[in-house]
Order: sequence, then C-alpha cells, then structure tokens
Amino acid sequence: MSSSGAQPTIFSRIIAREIPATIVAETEHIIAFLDIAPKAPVHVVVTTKDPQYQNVVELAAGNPVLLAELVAVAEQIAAVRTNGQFRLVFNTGAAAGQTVFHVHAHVLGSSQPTESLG
Ligand code: D5M
Repeated sequence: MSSSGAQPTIFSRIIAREIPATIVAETEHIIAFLDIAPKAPVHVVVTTKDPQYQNVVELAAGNPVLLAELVAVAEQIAAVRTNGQFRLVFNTGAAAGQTVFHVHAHVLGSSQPTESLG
C-alpha cells in the first residue's frame, strides 16, 4: 500500500479478477471495463492498475506519463465504440460524485456512427 494512505477499492478486486467485470481493454498499467451502471450507450471505466492515486489531480502530479497512457487508452476505446465524439470525466471528490477513490476516467458516448443511413 502506498504511503499516501490509499486503500484498495472495488477496482483492485476487478483487477485481481476477484469479482467479475466486462474488461474491454488492458495494458501493462491500465485496465478498462464496462460501468456497472451505465449513464450513456457507451460507458467505460478506465483506471490504473496501481491503486495509489485516488484521483486525477494526484495522478497528474505523481505520474503524468501514466495519466497520458490512461487518456490514450480511453481514446482508443472511444475510437472503436463511439462515433468519435465522447466525454472523458474524472469525478474528483465525493461532493462531485466520486464514489471509488482509485483514479479512473469515465468514457461516455453514443454507440452510433454519425453517418446517415441513407
Ligand atoms: O465512478 C465509479 C464508477 O464505478 C460508477 O460509475 C460505478 C462503477 N462501478 C462500481 N462498481 C463496479 C463494478 N463492480 N463493475 C463495474 N463498474 C463498477 P465514480 O466517478 O467514483 O462515481
């Protein structure tokens, strides 16, 4: 555990395959899975395997390269699952809606391409 006091969260249990999740992308440092309570047609959680950063501000200060990798994985997911337009949301703090204190981004978007069907 890190000296910052971060505690393992439910995401650590997903990473350890202790509880099921639909994993859609994985790298050495990043994992992404479908959100259990989707707020959009595409709703993927992208998180670090390292649990030591509780939010994006801590991650940006402590390991900006890892933040850039997280964003790159999010973009790759959006490129194949959305119409290319997407929201990338980092809830930061309980009052802002953060419920899991293990840094993660929400990729939110439409699953439909923008081209007309005609
Ligand atoms: O986002 C935390 C998100 O994590 C929230 O949208 C639900 C999701 N979540 C919680 N538990 C699970 C499991 N077991 N599988 C998939 N998704 C999960 P926050 O920004 O902290 O509110």
